[in-house]
Amino acid sequence: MRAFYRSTMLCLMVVALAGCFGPKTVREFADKNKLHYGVSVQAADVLDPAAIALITENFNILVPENTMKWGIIRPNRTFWNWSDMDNMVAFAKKNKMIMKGHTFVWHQQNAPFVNALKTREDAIAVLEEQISVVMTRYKGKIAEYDVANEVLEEDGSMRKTIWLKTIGDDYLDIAFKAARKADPKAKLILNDFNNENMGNPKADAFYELVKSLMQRNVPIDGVGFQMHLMGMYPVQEEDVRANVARFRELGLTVSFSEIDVRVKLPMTPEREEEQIAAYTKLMEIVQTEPNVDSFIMWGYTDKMSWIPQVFPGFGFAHLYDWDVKPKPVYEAIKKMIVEP
Ligand code: 9MR
Repeated sequence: MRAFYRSTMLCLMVVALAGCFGPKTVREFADKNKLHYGVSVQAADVLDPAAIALITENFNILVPENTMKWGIIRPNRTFWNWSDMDNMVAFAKKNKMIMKGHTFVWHQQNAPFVNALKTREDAIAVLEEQISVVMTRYKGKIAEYDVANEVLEEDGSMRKTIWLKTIGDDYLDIAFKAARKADPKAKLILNDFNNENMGNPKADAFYELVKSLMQRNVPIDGVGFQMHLMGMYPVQEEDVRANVARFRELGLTVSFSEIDVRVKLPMTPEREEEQIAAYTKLMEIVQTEPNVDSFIMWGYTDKMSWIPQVFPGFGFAHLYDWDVKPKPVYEAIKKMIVEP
């Protein structure tokens, strides 16, 4: 009887201690389960106490939604606007979060002087300088970068960007090599949208592009599937998994890098169910495919969403509502992280 009493007490103590020391927040559960669970944020988010609490209690990866883009960090050739980015990087460090950089090569949000580049030599010089200056400044602090973003058109051809026009076909080679040189430990990623379903022409072209880069020894470590989805179209699980598998065979990781699931308004219970199904399916894939290494959302609240501007009539895409209150989709994802 005494032994029974003693072992019962011991069990109760172990349970109580686990309660004290075990994970409590979603972020702590994500850490415990080695899930890289992240979000993109605005510069102001890391200055606002309510946003800071929300971010640190939930996520272990941080991405600047706009702060590192060329037009913001270097609006003209000789002026570097470091303060917001320095702040965000310091915030990530302080909170032991993985910091991801986004992005160098893109066709949007470039500074005017970039869009005015004319010659190959000048464009290479500016691009290499951008990559080297940013990555040297944040060496050891930013762990991974979308070196290039959205380089393909929907038909799978190379997008006609300022980089293609001025530098030519080897601009990705130049960008990734400059990135490896600037910070050899940083993980280098090629990111795009509508590239997740194997069999889709753009996704297949994306795969072929990555394969050709690797055949030419261009240093690339992973790819990003942005996953800006619509709730009305279910995730094509088999095609996504098949696509993930072929990148695994190349030795590359896949990040679900900009997740949001927009819904046609007005919101209905059925549409909300569809959205929850899409989010949870993505999480299920992240939790079961060994080379899918992160689940990163593009913003956390409908209040600050990029979607209504770009897709009028759609919205409700994020985990938190207009009042920054967690939605049922938040609870569904949380449950999968807490009880994987
Ligand atoms: O969310 C970003 C929004 O605030 C900007 O106005 C927009 C500018 O084009 O870029 C948005 O982020 C994009 C990201 O950088 C790349 N993939 C698509 C994202 C949504 O447009």
